Order: sequence, then C-alpha cells, then structure tokens
Amino acid sequence: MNAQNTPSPVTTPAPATVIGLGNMGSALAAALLDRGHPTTVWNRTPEKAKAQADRGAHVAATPAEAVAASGLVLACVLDYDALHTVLDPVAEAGGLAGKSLVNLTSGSPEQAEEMAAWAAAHGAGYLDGGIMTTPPGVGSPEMMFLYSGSEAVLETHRPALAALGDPLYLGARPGLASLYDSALLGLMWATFAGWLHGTAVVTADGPPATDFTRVALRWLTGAVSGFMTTYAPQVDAGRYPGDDATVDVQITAIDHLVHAARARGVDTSLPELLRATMERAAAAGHGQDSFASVIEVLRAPGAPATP
Ligand code: FVH
Repeated sequence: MNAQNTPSPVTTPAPATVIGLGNMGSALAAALLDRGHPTTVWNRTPEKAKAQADRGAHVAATPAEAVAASGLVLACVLDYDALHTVLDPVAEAGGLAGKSLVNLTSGSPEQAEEMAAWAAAHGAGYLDGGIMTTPPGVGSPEMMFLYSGSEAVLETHRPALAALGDPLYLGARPGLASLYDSALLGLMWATFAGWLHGTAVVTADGPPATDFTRVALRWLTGAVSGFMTTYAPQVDAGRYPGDDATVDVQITAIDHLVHAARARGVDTSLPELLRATMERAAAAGHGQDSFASVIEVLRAPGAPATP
C-alpha cells in the first residue's frame, strides 16, 4: 500500500520467447516461467522442449511462430551462424519488425555490431547480452547479465530480463557486452591458471588444495582487489608511480616462484611467461614503475623492448 492507502500497481509478467533450448536456453526459459512470464520456446531439436513444456511453456512449431508470440525474443543458440540460420527466414518474411531481439548467443564484438545493424534493417530493437554465469546460476540476482545496444529494449523488458539475473547496461555500442564478456573470461582463466599453479606448488609439500584455497581467496578478495582498485586510475592517467612495489622488485619475487615450482617438479612455463612480460616492461623503461605499467607492453606487443 502507498501513502494514500491505495494498492501499488501490480504488473502482469509480460510474454517472452526463448529461441534455443540447449543448456543455457533451457535455464533462461525456466527462470522466466518461475517468475510467471508466459513463455514460448522453440528449439531445432523439438524433444529438448519437453522439460519446459512440462513447466508450462508453449512450444512453437516454427521460429516464425515463436517470434510472433512475444514482443521480447531471447535468442541463445550455439553461435551466430546458427542464429542466422534460425532468424534469417523470419526476418525476410517481416516477422522481426517491431520486436525486441535480445541476443544472448556468444560471439565477437564485431559480430554483435553486425547483428545490431541486421536487426535494425529488419525493424527490430537489438540488445546484445553476455551471460556471466553457467546455467545453475540463471535466475539469481547475484549473477551479472551484461547488456549493450538499445537501452530502450532493456528498460521496456527490464522485469523479464531481471528474472534471469542482474542486468548491467554497458552502453549503446552493441559490441560492448561481448567485449567485456571476453575480457572477463580472460581474467577468469588467468586467475584459474594462477590458482591451479599455486595449488600444484603448495600441495607438492603436503597441504591440501582446500587449505591453500582458503588463504588464496583472502589474498584475492582483500589485497589483490585493492591493488586493482589502485592501479586502474593509474592506467587511465598513463602514469604508474612505483611507490608500492616496482616492476623490478616483482621480477625478483617471481624468480622465487619459478625456483619453488622447479624444485617440486611443477611446470614453470606460466611464471616464466609472466616474468618475460615484466622484463619487457622493465626493458621499456618501467622497472621503477608500478605493475600497472605492464599494460604498456600488452597494448603494444610488437614494440621494441628498449625505450
Ligand atoms: N553454457 C554456459 O555456461 C555458457 C554461459 C555463457 C553463455 N554461453 C553461450 O550460450 C550459447 C548456448 O550455449 P549452451 O550451453 O546452451 O549450448 P548447447 O547446450 O550446446 O546448446 C546449443 C543450442 O544451439 C542450437 N543450435 C546449434 N546449432 C544450430 C543450428 N544450426 N540451427 C539451430 N539451432 C542450433 C542447439 O539446438 P539443438 O542441437 O538442441 O537442436 C541448442 O539449442 C552459446 O553461444 C554459448 O557460448 C553458454
């Protein structure tokens, strides 16, 4: 009830369509159904629609029927080739006009830009999305869904999109969600690799992975995230004061890791790659700068090693 003791407006969940019922598309459809959205689904292999039909989804016989059923069309298929295979005939028949297409299929930023232009040419609003979770995380407000492209599409369909996870709008350029998605996966893989390497080194001497991981998580969420917060403005400013720990000091420190790994029979290629990158930064004149200066050699990998 509001201040005048009148009931707050209750919005009826809007219809939504999900194209593609692989692992991820099935989770998207289930989350929409859980929030009461009348949900239409279509999948190339119709048998995969049974689980969602049992939850109450309407199973469309064709992509055209699926698109016609809702103003909001979510697409999550293997890749852009599959997406065009499914949607080109619908678009050519005029079926996408006036629709909001939210593409959750993974691809490159360039593919997202092309898809946005293609959608516009067929009269559809376009929002590109990056799903930053696996299917079990879909429906949790903790999980980020990155979006870029038409903000109007996001705002019009916010309740349905919020049923999938926390929508984070990055800007009007359609490729931004894909760009962030790829960069964040790169961060995840680098973190996994560093964690597993450290785990191999530590467990070689007896402590279990769970003990090391408990300490590693405190290191990551406390100190390391703090370093990143300090270094990001340095990157933006292009100035890297080495008043905490210099590149030269960290080159010395990584030698200890290379030594410890080698002494335990653990592969050293990962820390050696990192040491070589730091050495290139030092050779480019950043030895007395902070670690953030390493971005200079990452941005210009072909640049001469000397200043
Ligand atoms: N699974 C995940 O954790 C990640 C999280 C981040 C985002 N990705 C991307 O989501 C897209 C789909 O991934 P998926 O995990 O659902 O993949 P599959 O379970 O393999 O399902 C693939 C669906 O695509 C359909 N499909 C494939 N080729 C075609 C085609 N030529 N024409 C029509 N549909 C096609 C496939 O249909 P079917 O094989 O069941 O008939 C599935 O519906 C993907 O971009 C991830 O990178 C997921």
